[in-house]
Amino acid sequence: MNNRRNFLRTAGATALGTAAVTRVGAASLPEAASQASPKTQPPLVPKTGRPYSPVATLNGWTLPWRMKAGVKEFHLVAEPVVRELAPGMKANLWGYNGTSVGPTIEAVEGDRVRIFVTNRLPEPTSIHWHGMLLPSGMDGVTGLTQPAIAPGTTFVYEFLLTKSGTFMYHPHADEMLQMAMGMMGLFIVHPKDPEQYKVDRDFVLLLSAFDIEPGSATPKVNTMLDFNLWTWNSRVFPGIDPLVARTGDRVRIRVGNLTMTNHPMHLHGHHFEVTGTDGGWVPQSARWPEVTTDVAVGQMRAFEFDATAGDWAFHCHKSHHTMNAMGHAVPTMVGVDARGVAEKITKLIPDYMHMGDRGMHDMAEMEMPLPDNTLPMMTGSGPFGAIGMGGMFSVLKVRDNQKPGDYNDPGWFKHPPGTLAKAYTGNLGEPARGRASTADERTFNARKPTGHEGH
Ligand SMILES: [Cu+2]
Repeated sequence: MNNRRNFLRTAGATALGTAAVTRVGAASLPEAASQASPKTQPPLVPKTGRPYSPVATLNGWTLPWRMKAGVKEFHLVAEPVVRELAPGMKANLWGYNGTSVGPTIEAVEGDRVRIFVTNRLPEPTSIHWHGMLLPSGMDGVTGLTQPAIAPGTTFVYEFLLTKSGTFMYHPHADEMLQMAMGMMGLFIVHPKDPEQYKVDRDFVLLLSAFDIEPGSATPKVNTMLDFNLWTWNSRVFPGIDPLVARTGDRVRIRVGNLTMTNHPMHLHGHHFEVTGTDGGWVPQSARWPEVTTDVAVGQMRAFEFDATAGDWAFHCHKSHHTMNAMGHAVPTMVGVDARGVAEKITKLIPDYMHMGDRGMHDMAEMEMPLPDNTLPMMTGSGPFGAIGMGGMFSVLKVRDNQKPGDYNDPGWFKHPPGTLAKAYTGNLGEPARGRASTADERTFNARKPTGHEGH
């Protein structure tokens, strides 16, 4: 709502100091509002143009627009930004209109959109409208379909939205660096008939990843696979807001993936259906129930379910993606009695921290000195203690009394009597046990190696 007001206040009152803009008329550029805080902004209810049910961008916002002679006009500004990944850590990224990820663009099937793109980066850029059906010359591929947008200049894209669905935008110029720096956003095209595919809550998030050394703030842009911060809308848990719904709500979650690897998105407590893919909506007859859906690189997935009361974990199922920054070159210490060793090492390396011989849960509860500007590897706390998660993790909070349209965090779930796991102190019989190995395996293990096996 705030964004909308800011937009209305500043629209038309802006002069941009670039030469290329004058051709399209500087006074006609809708001014770029920015996100007020890294909290999830309330859905931007359309006041002009065709009606639709807006999405909620987790820890993000929707780009305001204005109608001009029947065309929906947007203004994206590519620029360096500072993004708080979670309280305690800020990153120097590149993004759009003050944020990475950039604001969500929302429009309606049948809309004609005109999108001004101003480049305030130190190098050329472009925007590719990922998944969109449009004229080849609007596809945004530097060198192939357009010259690069030079620093300090503005380009204009204009096309008709022929299909509803979940799409993305990102640069197609120095892509490796610009996407590693956080340049990306979601582009939601709503159906022309607002009743079609209508849901009660429609959350959107974009998967990105960064490699930022603890204590520094700028991503290492040449990293191929070993990222240490796995983000939703450029936030990591516990900096990711909960997804809030009312019991019985039809909830849609849309996920786009612009990282360098796939992410199996897993939701507890519900069976969902994938209702949308890269190319649009999945027909009813082709949907099947899931609890995890893999989102490959460059893909978008929308899935829907009927919300059940509770606090439900929602996360990427690659367990290293629910962790924050940490070196992975740490030996596994489970089961190692290292007390003597630790003493000896401490004499050589005074800062040596011994960890992990009883598992790594201790890490989640430990408070240890960290360099400035980094986050604990496993963190976040719930009503029962440490959650021990970071990265791509949040909580779906479903409540009977959550008001329609209210996205405020309702606090922790109050479990009905008899529905909560608890400590048990009664008598237990002997538990069933599997045998350690078969007779054949014991014989195999007792053999003397010949020196050639395994080659
Ligand atoms: Cu993942």
